[in-house]
Amino acid sequence: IPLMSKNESWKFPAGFWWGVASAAFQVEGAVKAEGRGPSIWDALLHRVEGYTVANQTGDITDNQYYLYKQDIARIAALGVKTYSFSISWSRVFPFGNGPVNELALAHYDDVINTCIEYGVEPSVTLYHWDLPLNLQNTYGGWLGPQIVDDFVAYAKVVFGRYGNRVARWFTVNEPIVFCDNYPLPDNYFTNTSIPKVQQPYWCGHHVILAHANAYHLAKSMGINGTVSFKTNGGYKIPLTNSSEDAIAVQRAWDFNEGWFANPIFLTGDYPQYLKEFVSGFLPEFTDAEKSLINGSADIFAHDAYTSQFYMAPDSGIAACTSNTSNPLYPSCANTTYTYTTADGGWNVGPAADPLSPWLHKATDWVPLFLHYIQDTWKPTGGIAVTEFGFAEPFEVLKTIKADILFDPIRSSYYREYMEAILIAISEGVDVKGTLAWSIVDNLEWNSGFQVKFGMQYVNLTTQERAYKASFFEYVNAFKLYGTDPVTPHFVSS
Ligand code: GBH
Repeated sequence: IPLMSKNESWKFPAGFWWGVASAAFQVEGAVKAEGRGPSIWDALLHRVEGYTVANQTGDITDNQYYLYKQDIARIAALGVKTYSFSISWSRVFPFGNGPVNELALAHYDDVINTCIEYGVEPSVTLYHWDLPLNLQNTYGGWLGPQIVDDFVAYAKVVFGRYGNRVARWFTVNEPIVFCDNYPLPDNYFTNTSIPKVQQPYWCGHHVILAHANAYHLAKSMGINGTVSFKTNGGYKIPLTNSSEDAIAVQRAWDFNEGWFANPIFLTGDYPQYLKEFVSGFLPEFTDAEKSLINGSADIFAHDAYTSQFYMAPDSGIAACTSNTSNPLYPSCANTTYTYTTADGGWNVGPAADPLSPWLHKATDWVPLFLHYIQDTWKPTGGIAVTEFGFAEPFEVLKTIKADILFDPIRSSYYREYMEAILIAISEGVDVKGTLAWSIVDNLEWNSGFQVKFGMQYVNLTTQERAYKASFFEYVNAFKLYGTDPVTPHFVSS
């Protein structure tokens, strides 16, 4: 594998933060420990046959609920600056609202203090998809307006307890995924009368309101650390230079990033095209809500893994009035554009049923992507790439018989991606930080444990961790180009 090349005009500015990320449900396990209440993902994986590839569950995963000290020590030993993890809402509030579980608060106290002791800044996400099951069952979860108050009450407890020790906060992770891409099975969770095609927009509406209210609460409580919102999506490339494809690309931005980023960064309101196309049932913000929402993020935090080529749909744009044919995407989005990944000449990630191979090593588009975000949403506090990663394709793992430590394509993904960020920075894009996904191999939602996004391999029988080559590739970028030194921390026990 070629090493990262030295280029004199590249530099990460002082204060650039970099680290690794995870999410509670994907790594913690211990789902019944110390008063944790069930989340919708416990229910999905236990009760819906085939929801993960081999009916795997989140019961144990990486057991990080118990092994966090080792996990923090292992990243500190490589000089990683920040660990970004999520708090499990149903640990803190086993019913989602109501009584607070002191054991859970004490647990995250210790996780945060351990990070600090090891010289690793804690970064915390409040919601990474693991909704307390009770809220789903009583009022339809994100479809019910009461979610806004319940989320803010949860945020208040967490901010109050840890607000003096967390370097950066993320309220909600990738709402498109839980509002649209991964909808709950039909008729499985009840208590909503909202028609399916409308559900993504009500979910998104409540997400934006919950976020904006939590943002202002954090500011009024005077907590330390930035507060942001995590959007996600790939770079959108027109398939041809036709005007139809240019329009398709614009619609794709509006329907994905713009759905959340326009309200939060531009106008307090949805993109104009969304308002026109989702006509009749796009929820509306009041003027007071618009001013609350506009400007409610300190950083543009975006998860960007890959890219796609967009084109106008063959059949023309269909009216968005009823449910669309693809059950995976109930929203109106795929009636207004379509996309392919076939033309990039990219390495493809692992294909694991039931997921299509969505992941491509499309790092060549990253500088343009970062320019696009800066030019379009003009975030005053800069941009952070809060998740990026690649799972080594199964064929490669088979050939080299080392599913684990030697991950050549993933290594080149990280090297090229970091080079692309350095190029963007040298061209004037204000990139503040990066979080590699993920600290360890973990439960990849409905792909289970087959798809491995970890910087470290995990033996799921012994729970032993091992650094992969790609982890060193990532750290090396900061050794070569960092203004701040990479400082490993060791703590004697
Ligand atoms: C992130 O989402 C998640 O935040 C994280 O929890 C996850 O482990 C990580 O990515 C790796 O996947 O089946 O073709 O319709 C990234 C965005 C959105 C990518 C849903 C996969 C399904 C694509 N993801 N998408 S497809």
